[in-house]
Amino acid sequence: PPVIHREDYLPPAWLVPQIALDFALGVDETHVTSRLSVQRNPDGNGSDVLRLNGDQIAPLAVRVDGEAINDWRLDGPDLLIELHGDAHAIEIETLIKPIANSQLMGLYASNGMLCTQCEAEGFRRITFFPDRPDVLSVYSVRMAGDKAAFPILLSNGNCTAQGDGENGTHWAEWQDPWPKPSYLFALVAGDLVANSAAFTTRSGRKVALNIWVRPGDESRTQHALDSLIASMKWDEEAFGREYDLDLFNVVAVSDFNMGAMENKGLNIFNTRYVLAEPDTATDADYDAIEGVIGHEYFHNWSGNRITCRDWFQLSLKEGFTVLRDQLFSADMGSEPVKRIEDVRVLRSAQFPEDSGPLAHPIRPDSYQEISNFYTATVYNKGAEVIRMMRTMAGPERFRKGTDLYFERHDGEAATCEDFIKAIEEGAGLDLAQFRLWYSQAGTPQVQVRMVHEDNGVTLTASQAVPSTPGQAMKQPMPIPLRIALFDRETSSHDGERLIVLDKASDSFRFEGYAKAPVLSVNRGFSAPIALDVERPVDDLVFLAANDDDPFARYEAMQSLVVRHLIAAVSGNMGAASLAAERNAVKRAFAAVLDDVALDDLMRGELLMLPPVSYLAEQLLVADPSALYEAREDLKAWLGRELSASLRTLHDRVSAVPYSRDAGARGARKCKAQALIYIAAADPAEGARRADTQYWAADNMTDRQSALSVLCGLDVAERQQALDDFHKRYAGNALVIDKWFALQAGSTHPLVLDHIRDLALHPDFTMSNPNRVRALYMTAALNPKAFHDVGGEGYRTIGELIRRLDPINPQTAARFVPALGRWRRIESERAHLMKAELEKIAAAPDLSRDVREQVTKSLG
Ligand code: DPP
Ligand code: ZN
Repeated sequence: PPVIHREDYLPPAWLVPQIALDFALGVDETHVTSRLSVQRNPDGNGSDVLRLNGDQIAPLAVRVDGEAINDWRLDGPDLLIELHGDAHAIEIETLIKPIANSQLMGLYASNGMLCTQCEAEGFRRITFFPDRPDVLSVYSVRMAGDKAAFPILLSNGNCTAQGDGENGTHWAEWQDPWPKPSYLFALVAGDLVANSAAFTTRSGRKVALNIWVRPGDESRTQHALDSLIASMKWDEEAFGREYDLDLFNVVAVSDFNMGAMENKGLNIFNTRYVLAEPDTATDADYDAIEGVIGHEYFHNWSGNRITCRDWFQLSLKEGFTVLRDQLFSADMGSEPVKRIEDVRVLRSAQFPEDSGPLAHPIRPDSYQEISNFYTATVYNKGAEVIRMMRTMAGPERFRKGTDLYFERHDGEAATCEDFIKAIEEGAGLDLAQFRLWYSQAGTPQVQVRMVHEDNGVTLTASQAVPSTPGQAMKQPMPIPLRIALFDRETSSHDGERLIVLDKASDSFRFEGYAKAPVLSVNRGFSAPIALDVERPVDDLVFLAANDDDPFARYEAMQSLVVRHLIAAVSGNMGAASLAAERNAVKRAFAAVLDDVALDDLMRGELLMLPPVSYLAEQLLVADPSALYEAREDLKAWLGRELSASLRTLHDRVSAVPYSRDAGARGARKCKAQALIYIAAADPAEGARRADTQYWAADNMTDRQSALSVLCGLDVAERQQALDDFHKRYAGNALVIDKWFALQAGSTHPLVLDHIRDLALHPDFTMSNPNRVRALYMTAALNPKAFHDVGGEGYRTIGELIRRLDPINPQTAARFVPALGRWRRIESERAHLMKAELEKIAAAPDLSRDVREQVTKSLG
């Protein structure tokens, strides 16, 4: 497959200022007539050839300026038409089969309803079009179909007319006044009901809001609707962005590759980011819904009003919009807890990407299949990079930068460079060297050392950006580090400072410290780096108990655990030192359990052990089972040593009644954590408490956390609870997904047998991405299952990729990176992982998606 390079960008030869689409809808067959008004682009290369992209479609008829022509050509999947004037009217008819569209790209059927997904290159599966984000058109859409099958007909913008046709059909016309690229086109037709509200923007525009779901799901839409209203208000206040249409529709669809899609005025969502009520959704589900509703809404400005010139600029809209949704969620809930969660995602999902064979800069230089670049790097590291700009400028100056960006590029297809320039000018920052964050892949490794002498301290800091595929040599990047120097006696510091390390190594001097202070560094995770600070265990215990930056406090706890577990598996520390370190971990945990000033949401967060994936990142070559066992051992040991406090905690929080308040949510988080340690230390006691909690639960958070613990235990209560859960929620697909995931993610000794049986369960299907992810992505992320010594976990995922690829290549390709980690895994397992990749590579007719990921993973 051809490699597409960022440097090869050329403006389109032809523009399409307007498009009119006519759909004769049917689940089996939909007939599409597309009328384009095309104009020669004055900035184009002057070619007479109009290239219209296609993918698995054929033209039934092609007309130019009203006349049928037959001298069109196909170039692979694309349709080429030669044109000699400067402006023409093109009309093309296609016939598509939604029911047969298992890729879920383009127009497809889901539970009898029709819906679309066009980002990145799905529109070309509907009709022939210059399917690239720098071609912006005004869309008018007409659709007609059976009224009983499709009582609701939706597209972008506003509904301008509707009426009844013959033979039980009806039709609707929609117009979107805002020019947009084809990836933002959407259409929905189906039997839907709405939860509606009105929102008045700050300049007085009245907007009708609808959350559309299948009949029966209405009772689970209020949180999504509330989150939408909160997002609209927040974007006005935080970024000065106002909504620009009279209507905003959100539709929930159960078969969806991504989380959601920001189509102009008609967001289409995976049901899991819409539907919630206490009995079926956990606190984490509620938070995810708020975050994703916000994310897609915020795209209306960062993505839709200003879109991307080409797909290499994806982080322009995604990195920025992730930052916006992070700031929104922080404002809606607990800022420190949100920061910790975001860093946990970055370190467990993005750091491994950055250190593996698929590493790429947030603005990639080349791709074969763009779907493979919707990554944690483009999204989450992209957000971190913009967050660093905000940290260096301060929130107020940063806002001046984003104001300038929105004003200057409104209506354009922009580049990352445009964004950087606007922030530079608006916020008054020099980002010349900072641009390296856009072009260099790899997580910078930063070393910090502190020396106390002559009434002052000297910090020496150095950085190294590791080599990544295609980028052997790296340059030093500006790394903003928020630091504080604590007085050991008073447990306070003299103010936070921001230092920027922009050389390979540098030193920073601070005067006026008679005694050696305790260093707190990279507070708030001010830079997305891996940090190596040599400091005594006592300093970490001090920071874990006293740091006034909640993230730094969490980080001190994590560092204590990480260094202990790494020492435990590497066997290079004597037994006495190891025991001393373990005791330090215990002291820190005890302080967290006993600290009455701490809120429970934060307490729950501080009690979480780092995931195995993050531990493995610390080692050049890891034995995941050894890390897993060491982590389990520590969990059980802490459970035993702190048994009294953990039981007291579990009793206390179990008495807190259900509500969505922060206090009650914190209680549920602590309940889950306490139970994990209690069960690890004393399975019988854990089973007893989990069983009680399961059957008494009046909400999904408690029910799920109890069942999760039971799932890991070889006890009689386990199967009873699982059977009850399945029966209780029969027919609720999202909850049945949890039932699959709880078993696939468990620490049970027979977890691999359970996974094999679940794949044969009548509720399992390869055609629903949520179900596939619930079983197999959970398995791939479960070190106990995936890294099983015999290689059964690798074979399970390898086979899944081969079976899923012909059905849904985009989702299949998402499983490749797990196997692609082989170089960082001990040799016996590495061999087995590599063998699976080779088996996939040898499969005939591999999709471009999977082929690219597998080839790079082996290369
Ligand atoms: N669904 C993706 C997102 O919103 C595509 N834009 O991030
Ligand atoms: Zn997005």
